[in-house]
Amino acid sequence: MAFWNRKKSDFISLNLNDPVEPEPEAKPAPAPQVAPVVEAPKVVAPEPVKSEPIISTPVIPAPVSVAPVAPAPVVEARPVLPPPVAPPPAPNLNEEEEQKGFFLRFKKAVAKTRENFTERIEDVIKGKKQIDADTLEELEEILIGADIGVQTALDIIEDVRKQVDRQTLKEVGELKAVIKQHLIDILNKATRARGVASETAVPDDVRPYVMMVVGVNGVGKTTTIGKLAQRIKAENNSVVICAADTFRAAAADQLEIWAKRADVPLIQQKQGTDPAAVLFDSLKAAKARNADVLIVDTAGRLHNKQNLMAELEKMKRVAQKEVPGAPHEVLLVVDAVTGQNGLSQAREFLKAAPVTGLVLTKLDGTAKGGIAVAIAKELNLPIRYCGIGEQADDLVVFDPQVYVDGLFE
Ligand SMILES: Nc1nc2c(ncn2[C@@H]2O[C@H](COP(=O)(O)OP(=O)(O)OP(=O)(O)O)[C@@H](O)[C@H]2O)c(=O)[nH]1
Ligand SMILES: [Mg+2]
Repeated sequence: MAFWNRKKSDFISLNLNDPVEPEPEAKPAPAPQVAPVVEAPKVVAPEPVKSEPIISTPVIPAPVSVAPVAPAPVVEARPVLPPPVAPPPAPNLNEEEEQKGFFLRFKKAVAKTRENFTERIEDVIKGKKQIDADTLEELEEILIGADIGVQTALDIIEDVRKQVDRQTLKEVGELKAVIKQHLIDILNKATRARGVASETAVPDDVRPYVMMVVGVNGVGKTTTIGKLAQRIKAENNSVVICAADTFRAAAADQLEIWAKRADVPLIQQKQGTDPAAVLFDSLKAAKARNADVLIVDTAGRLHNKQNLMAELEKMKRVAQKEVPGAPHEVLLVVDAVTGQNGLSQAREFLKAAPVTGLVLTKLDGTAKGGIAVAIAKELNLPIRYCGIGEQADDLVVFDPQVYVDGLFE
C-alpha cells in the first residue's frame, strides 16, 4: 500500500502540462537532488505584505549518498530478515509483508490503550453467563475511561441495552464485537461526512499539491511535517517544505533538522516575517522545481483567534492565486495524550481554520487512545494520519478498521 497516491488515470485532464511519456529526455528535468535550482525568489509581495529583502535559504543538504531510509522500528515476528545488503526498491513484492508490519507497529502503538480497554472489557465479561445491568454499567465506565467521550460511551451502551431488551443480543461473548462495530461505524461516519481531502483527488498536473499543517503549540506539527516529507519523498515525489511558523525563532531551526534528514529543500525567512510572504516564496520555489508537494508549517498560537484567522485566510488566498485549489489539504494536528483537553483546543482551532482532516499524534504515548473516536466524532472530520512515535517513519495512514482491530486483538 503506497503511502502517497496520485493517480493520473483517475482524472480527466487536458494534458497540457504532461511530459511526453516515451521521451524521457523531453521531460522538464525533474529537479535534481543536488544543488537547488531555486533562484532567490523575487520579492513580489503577494498582498500588502510587508516583506524585506527575502533571505530565502533553501536548505539543501549535502549528503548525496543513498538516503538511508530510516530503519524500520523493531517489528515483532518478522520471519526471515534479509541480509544487510541494500534492498532493491521492490515495489509490490513485500506489500503483504509491509501491511503486516504496519499492523504490528500500529498494534504496538496502541498497546497501552488495549490493556486499558480490551483487557478490562474481557475481565468484566469473563465468567458471566448473561448480560445484566451491572455488566453494562461496568462496560460504560471502561469506555468512558478510554476517553472515547462520555456521550459516545452512553450512546453505545444504550444501544447495547436496547438490543439486550429486544433479545437480539443475548450472548455475553458477542458484546465485544458489538462495541467494536460501533467504534468502526463512528470512525467511518466521520470519514464519509465530508469525504477525505487527499492527494488522490487532485490531478497530477496541479503542482505542487499544497498541504498546510495547523494546530496548537506542541502537538507535533513540525515532527509530522518531517515524517510526511520523508515518507512522501521515499515514494519518489519531490517535496518542498515551507517554514511559515515565523513566530518562534527555534521553529525554523527544528524544521531545518527535519528537512535535512529527509533531504528536501526548506524555504524560510527571518523570524517575524509575514507567513504569507514565506508561503508565497515557497510556492514560487516549488513551482520552479516542478515539485510534487509543498508542506507548510504554521505557528500554533491560539491566544489571538482573530489574528490567526486573518493570517490563515491570507495564506489561503496567496496559495490559491499560485496553484489552483490550494491549499488542497489543511491538516489539524491533535495530540492524543492531551485527551479531552486537546479536543476542546482543536474545536477552538476549527473556528479559525478551514480544516479538511486530522493528524492524531502521540498515539503511542497514551492509554486513552479511545480519544481517536471522540475526536473523529466530535470534530466530524476524518483522521488522515497517526503519529506513533518520534522517529521519521513513525507516521501511518489512519485506517479505522486497523485501529479498532489493534485495540481489540
Ligand atoms: N511519542 C511521540 N512523540 C511525538 C509524536 N509526534 C511528535 N512528538 C513529540 O512532541 C513534541 C512536540 O513536537 P513538535 O513537532 O515540536 O510540535 P509542534 O506542534 O511543531 O510545536 P510548536 O511548533 O511549538 O507549536 C516533540 O518532542 C516530538 O518529538 C508522536 O507521534 N509520538
Ligand atoms: Mg513546530
